[in-house]
Amino acid sequence: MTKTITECRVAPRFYSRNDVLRSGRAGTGHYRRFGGKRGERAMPVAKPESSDSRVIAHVDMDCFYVQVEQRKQPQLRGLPTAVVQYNEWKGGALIAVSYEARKFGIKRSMRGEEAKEVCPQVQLVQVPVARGKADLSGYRNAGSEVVSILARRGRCERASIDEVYLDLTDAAEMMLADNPPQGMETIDEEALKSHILGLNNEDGSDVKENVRKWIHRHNADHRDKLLACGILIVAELRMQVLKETEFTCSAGIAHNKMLAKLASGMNKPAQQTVVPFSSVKGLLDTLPIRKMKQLGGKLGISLQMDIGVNTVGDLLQFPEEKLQERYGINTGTWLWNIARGISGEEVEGRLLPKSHGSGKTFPGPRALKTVPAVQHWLNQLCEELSERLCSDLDQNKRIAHTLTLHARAYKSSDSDSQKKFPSKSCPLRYGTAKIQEDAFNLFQAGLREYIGFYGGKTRGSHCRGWGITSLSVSASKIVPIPSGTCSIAKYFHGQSTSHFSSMQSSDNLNTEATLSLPSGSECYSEVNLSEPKIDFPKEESWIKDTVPDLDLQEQKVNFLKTKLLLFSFLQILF
Ligand code: DCP
Repeated sequence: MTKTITECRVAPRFYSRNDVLRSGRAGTGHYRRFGGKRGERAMPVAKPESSDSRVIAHVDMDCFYVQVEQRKQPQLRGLPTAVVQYNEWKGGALIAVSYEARKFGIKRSMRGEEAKEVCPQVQLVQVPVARGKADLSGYRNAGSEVVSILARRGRCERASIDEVYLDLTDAAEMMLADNPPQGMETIDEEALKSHILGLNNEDGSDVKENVRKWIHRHNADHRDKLLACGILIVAELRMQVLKETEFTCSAGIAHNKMLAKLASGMNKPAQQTVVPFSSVKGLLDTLPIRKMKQLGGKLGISLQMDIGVNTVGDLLQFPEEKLQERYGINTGTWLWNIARGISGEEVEGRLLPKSHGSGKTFPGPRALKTVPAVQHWLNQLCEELSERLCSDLDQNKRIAHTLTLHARAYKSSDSDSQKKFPSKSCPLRYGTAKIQEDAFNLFQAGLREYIGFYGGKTRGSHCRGWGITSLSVSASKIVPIPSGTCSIAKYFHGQSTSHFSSMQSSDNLNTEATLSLPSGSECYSEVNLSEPKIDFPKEESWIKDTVPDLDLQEQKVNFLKTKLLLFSFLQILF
C-alpha cells in the first residue's frame, strides 16, 4: 500500500491495523474537526502502535491538594479533610477530598457547609490565596518533587499538576535480562498488593499469593513478563515517592497510555492496577463510552445518540470503514483501535509544563461588567504569569513566545447567545507591565469582536449589557533559550523595538478559538486547574459586585521587580 491514511480523502477500503502500521504516517500531526467548525476540539487521530511490548505507567496522586495540606499540618493526617476554595460562600467549594472524608459521603461537588452537615468533624483547609485568587504554586512545586523522583527510571511526561506517564520499557527489558522477576526469591510487599485484572481471586485463595505466582510464571509471554517487571519498578517508585515526599499515589500499568490511565483510577488510594494483554477485552467490553479519554464530549454523545454505542465494547460491531465513513478516516481508525485497546500515543519526555497559565472565574453576580474591572483582574493574572515566566527563565532557561487571552462572556440582550468570546494571541514580551498592556489590548480586541464594533460601549465605566465570567492568560510555545548568551541579549533587545508596537490594529492579532496547547486532556494546562468550577447561587444579593481600585503604585513596584530580575539574570550570563 503506497497511500497513507492521511492522504485519502474518502475511505477507499477497510483498513486493518497492520495497514495503519505499514503506512507508518497515519495520523501524525493531522487533526480533523468534528462538524468542521473552527474552535471545536480537535478530533482524536489514530497513531500506529510502535509495539505492544511496551510498559507504560500512569501515576496519579491521591487527593493531591489534601495531601499537600496534610504535609504542612501533620495533625490533619488520618482525619476527614477537604481543601476548599477561598470563596467563603457556604463554606467554599470543595476542590479536594481526603479518602477518610469520602467514607462519610463527602464529595467534591459539595460546599464546606454541606460537608460539615454530612460529617461535623471534617477539617476544611482553605486553598492559599494570592492576588485575590487561588495560589497553586505550593501544589505545583509539590507535583515537581514527585516528577523528579518518577523520572529516575524512564521517560516521564508530566500530564497535569498531579499526573505523570512513564515509559518503563527499557528499564523492564533491562530487568528481564539481568534479574528477571521469575527467578526472584522474594517479591516486594507493595508489588504483591497489586491488582492484576483478570486474575481469578474468587475461589478464596490468597490474593497476594496469586500475584506472586503471576509474577513468577515462567511460561508467560514476553509482554506479560515485561509487565511483571513493570509491577516491581512502579511499586518501588511509589515507595520512593512516599519516602521522599510523604505523598501516596496510585498507578496503572499496561502496554499503552490509554490502558494505563484507565487502570490507575481503578484502585485508589495508594494502590496499583495492572492490565495484562489478555484482560484488555474484559476491561473495555463494559466500559461506558463517555469514560474514555476524548469521548466525554460531542463525539461521545454522537456515538451514543447516532449509532447506539454505549460501551467501548459496543464499538466492536462496527467495521473500520463504517466508522471512517461517519467520523472521517483518522477518527474512524482511532475508534476502531480503541475498541481493541490499541493506542500508539507515545510518552513524551517532558518534565516541565508546555505552557503557563493564570485564570479566574467570575460566576453569577461576580461577572465583570466594566473595562476597569477587567483590567484590574487582568493585571493580577499577568503579574502571576510574569512571575512564573521569570522563574522558568531563571531555573530552566526557557522562554515563552506566545501570549494568549481567553475569556468567557455573556451578552444580556443576545440574539446570538452561542457566540463565544474569541481567544486572542500575540507575541509575548517579557516584563509584567508589557504583559499587562498586551493582555489588555488582546482583551479589547476580543471584546470589539465579541460585541461588534458598534454593538456596545467598551470604554468608560459601565458596559452595555456584557459581562465577563472568566478570564485567563497563558504563555505557550515555550522553548529553551538558544545556546549562546548573545542570542538571549538579542532576544530581549529585540523586544523593545518589537513588532508589537503595531498592536493597535486587531488585524495583527492571531485569533485562536482554542488555547494553543496540545490536544487532549493529557496537555499540561494549569489554566483549567487554577480556578475550579464553582456553583454560585443565582440571587444577586449575596455578594457585592465590588471592584478594588487599581493600585498603580504596587504595579510600578512589580514592574520594577520584574525588570530587576531580568537584569540580574542577564548580568549572571555576561
Ligand atoms: N482540582 C481542582 N478543581 C477541580 C478538580 C481538581 O482544583 N475541579 C485539584 C485538586 C485536586 C487536584 O486538582 O487535589 C488533582 O485532581 P484529581 O482529579 O486528580 O483529584 P484528587 O487528586 O483530589 O483525588 P483522586 O485521589 O481521586 O485522584
